[in-house]
Amino acid sequence: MTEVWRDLLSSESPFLRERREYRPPLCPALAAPAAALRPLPGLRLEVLKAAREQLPYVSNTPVVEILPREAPVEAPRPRRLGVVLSGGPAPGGHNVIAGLFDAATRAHPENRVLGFVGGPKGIMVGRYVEITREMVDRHFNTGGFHMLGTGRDKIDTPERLAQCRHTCVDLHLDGLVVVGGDDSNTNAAFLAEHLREAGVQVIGIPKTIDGDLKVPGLVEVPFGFHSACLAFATEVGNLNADCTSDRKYWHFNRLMGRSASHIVLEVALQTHPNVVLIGEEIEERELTIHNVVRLIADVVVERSRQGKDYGTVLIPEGILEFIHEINVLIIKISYIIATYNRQATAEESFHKLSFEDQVQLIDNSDIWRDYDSRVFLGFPSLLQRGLLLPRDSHGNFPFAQVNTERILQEMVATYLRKQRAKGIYRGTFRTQNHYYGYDGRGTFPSKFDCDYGYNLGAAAFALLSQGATGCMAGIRQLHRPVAEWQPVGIPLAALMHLEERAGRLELVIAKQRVDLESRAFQVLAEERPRWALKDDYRFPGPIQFYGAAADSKPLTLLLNSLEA
Ligand code: FBP
Repeated sequence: MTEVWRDLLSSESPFLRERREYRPPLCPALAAPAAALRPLPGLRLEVLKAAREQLPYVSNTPVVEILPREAPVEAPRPRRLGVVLSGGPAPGGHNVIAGLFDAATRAHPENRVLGFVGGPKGIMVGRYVEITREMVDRHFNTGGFHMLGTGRDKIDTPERLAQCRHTCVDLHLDGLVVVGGDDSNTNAAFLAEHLREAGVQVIGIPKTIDGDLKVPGLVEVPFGFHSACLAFATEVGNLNADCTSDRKYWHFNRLMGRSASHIVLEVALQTHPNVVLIGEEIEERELTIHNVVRLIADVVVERSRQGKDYGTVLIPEGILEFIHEINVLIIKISYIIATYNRQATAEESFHKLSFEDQVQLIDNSDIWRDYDSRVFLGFPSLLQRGLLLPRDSHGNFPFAQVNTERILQEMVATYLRKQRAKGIYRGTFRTQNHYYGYDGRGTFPSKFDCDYGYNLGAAAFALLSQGATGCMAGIRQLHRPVAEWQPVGIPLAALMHLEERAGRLELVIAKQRVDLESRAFQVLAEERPRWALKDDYRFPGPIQFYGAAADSKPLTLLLNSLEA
């Protein structure tokens, strides 16, 4: 009897078991017995002066394509490689490790791969495990980053760089693969520069569900984006089905993606909600928060006239940064907090102060104007408190912790009350708030992300085996079948720009925002007015591994790759 229920409740679900059996194909350049690197003809990326100064060696790296070779030029020697998962989890990360491990062990049976535990901190303190075949098989095609864990530590001081160097030298590493987003790949660039003399090569891998780590023409989308979007689209599709059934709720959905609205754009194309807010467009049109409230409320009023007191709204989690009046406050408050904390003890730090004392401290700052106070005090208290939350170790504002969907929903409700008093609105505004983010980061990878992650891992090995360092692995032609994918190495230094972080200008990899000229956005702009009023909901369904939907790819990727 016990055995029966144990079997029923086994963490080895049938779905998981079946998934593990899948072995992603490699593109021809990576399936070949050996690789060669060649500068990509006609492509030279500009490197900023500050990057040339701070990263003199890795600034000279060209964009390279990885080509197949029948056999290695010289007999391969055994290598010791490290790998670290860094930043927020993204589905497909385990397959990057699998791709690296398989490529390494295929090239030489004595090659070893060491996985640093808990993110970049693992490198600093030398916490690692040796990756084994059994570990790889157990995590193949699964979501999350739990194989090694992850973290957001910044490797930004001479001491931290020295700690990493000490660990890598101590472990006799020849190479290190950093799987991460813009900040983690910034770490990778500085590590590459710093570890060069120690003979340790460093390769980055483009990961982030946010979709904002891209290099036009070279990396159209990072891995993890597709799976997370499909997970969110499944939820939004379900809500569309629910709201059109009981016809009584407006669903306010905040979707992850702190610095760009790629996720909202993709999920909107997948599900056709009634209101879609794109941060980049709001910024371009210089909308205030009250304008944004009006955008939503106008659709609510119009639908209500048609007897539809229900609908779905998609809000990018980073929307506040795109609203000029709020972004100014975010930047100023980040600066004031960082300056204050640099002088304060841990016990006196900004976030140990009461809300009233925090506001007072901000008010006393030289950079804070009366106008800033008026704007700040005019916001709902939920938003005021949100703006004061602690920034992360990279100086990023914690958008994930601010209930923007509730703030907007409450402001819309207030506005509608006034419209009702004027007799303009007669409907019923009942709401439900949702936040989708962490669930998508932990979802199973789509087949696309399984294949993509696996090929990226193999590309990292090809780059390392050919002596490359300070570059990020990428795959071109992702919209085509795997057999036509083209792996490349992209110099990290060329992706950098200067950005204000924690009150200072820092050299970091630039996040790529939604291009309002892109075909994907143009399609959205054309379709959105129809989605606002008609119930033209689309139900993409859950991530599939077999059957008709298994070979899906991001719609933004497919639309943007269409010939003009
Ligand atoms: P990465 O840039 O590391 O991929 O993470 C991005 C993200 O998923 C954002 O969308 C979100 O705002 C943030 O992580 C949440 O961070 P945390 O895990 O620190 O709560």
